[in-house]
Amino acid sequence: TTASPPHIALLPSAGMGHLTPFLRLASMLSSRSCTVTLITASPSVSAAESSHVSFFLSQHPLVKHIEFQVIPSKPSSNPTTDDPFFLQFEATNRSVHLLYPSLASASPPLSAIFSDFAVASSFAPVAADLGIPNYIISTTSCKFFCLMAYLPVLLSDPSSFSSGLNEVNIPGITPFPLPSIPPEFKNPNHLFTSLIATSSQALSKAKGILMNTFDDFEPETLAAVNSGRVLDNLPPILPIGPLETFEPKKEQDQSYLPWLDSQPAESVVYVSFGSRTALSSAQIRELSKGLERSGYRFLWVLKTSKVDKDDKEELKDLLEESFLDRTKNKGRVVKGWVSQQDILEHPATGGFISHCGWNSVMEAARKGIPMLAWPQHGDQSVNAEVLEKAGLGIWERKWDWGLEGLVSGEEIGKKIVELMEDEKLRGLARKVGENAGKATGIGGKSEKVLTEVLEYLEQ
Ligand code: BUP
Repeated sequence: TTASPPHIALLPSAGMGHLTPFLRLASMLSSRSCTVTLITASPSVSAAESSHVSFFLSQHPLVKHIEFQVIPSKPSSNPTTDDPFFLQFEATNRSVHLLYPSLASASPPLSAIFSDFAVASSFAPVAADLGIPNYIISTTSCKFFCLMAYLPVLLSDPSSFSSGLNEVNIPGITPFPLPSIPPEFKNPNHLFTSLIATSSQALSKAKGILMNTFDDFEPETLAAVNSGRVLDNLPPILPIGPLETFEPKKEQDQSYLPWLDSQPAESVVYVSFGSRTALSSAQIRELSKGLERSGYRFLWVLKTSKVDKDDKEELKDLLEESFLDRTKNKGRVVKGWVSQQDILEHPATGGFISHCGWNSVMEAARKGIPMLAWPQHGDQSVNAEVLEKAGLGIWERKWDWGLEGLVSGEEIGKKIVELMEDEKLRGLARKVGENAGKATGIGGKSEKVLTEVLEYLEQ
């Protein structure tokens, strides 16, 4: 009999930064004739997540969907954090066992489960009971993945994060400057820390770790981790990025798209800090001054709360009317969701000021758009270092590491000019884009890795 394509169930965890790569991979698998079941936790944290899942399903009628109710966490049970995304990670882990009956009765039978790093520990036993392989999907850089994988070892030695040392060392890879370590990691009792450490301990049970990165972007880290120098019990790390986007081009109904159409090539700075980062109102004002001082055209996506449902402030409350007035021909400030994909693909976009969420980094890499890294928290400082080293952008460390307090409009303006005028950087970034294209093209390194996994899973 001829082998038939595998049936793969995918379980993302909370936040657009996690959902997006899963939907992209689900789309790629579906277009390679796999049967795909998308599992989502309900209720979702942000409105963006539920609307993207509905949109994805409407575009992919063959994809099956399992929605499962998570057992909510008691508000008082996690005194270390009130972050709704972290609480949802925890609730999802506690609820995953509820999925067992529907996964066991899947038709055709499941060939594998691809689940998020954040639910690795609770999914490992489910996959084992079903007798199928579990692949973990890591939604961050390989460098930050190494930090998470090694976290249990670091936590077992109280001096790992001592401020006397200015860096954290992990065997085989370049050291992490202490300020790039998320502060939560220094507290073993923090919910985020304990979730990650628990997930890391389960990694060795996975068949492989699929990663949205590519060999040319993080060559040394990938080589180190895959040769067992970081930890000797990790499964293969499988770089399959940058993931292809499935989102079809948006209708020109958003006013910023026709506006972009009328701007010269590579003339516009795109500014976004991702779906869950809000700058302080003082920093927002300085950024507005910086954009204006730079003299460059800009498209700025402004967020004022961690969860989109809470974002109620209006532009006129955040920015001076005179600024909006003076810059009305030079720039656009947008509230709400934009199609970042369309913006980065647009020929008028010439630079990207970003918080360095990993999806944003990979999207800029695909297009070879130079970045000004301005990380805010989590994995973002480590990601900033990675993209700088790969030649995709520049990073002013002292902004990020709070040495400056508020970053002034004057400094921001100067950096924007540097971003937009550095021809060497533009050339290097373009090269990153070419390498990304090679990796995902037919016979490219990332494409081959994914093909091999799917061949292995054929039934
Ligand atoms: Br905001 C925003 N439009 O308006 P990251 C984001 N995106 O398309 P994050 C839009 O959401 P984590 C918007 O292209 C990317 O694919 C963007 O993921 C898209 O950052 C995704 O860049 C955002 O990883 O997540 O949201 O901060 O904290 O998990 O990294």
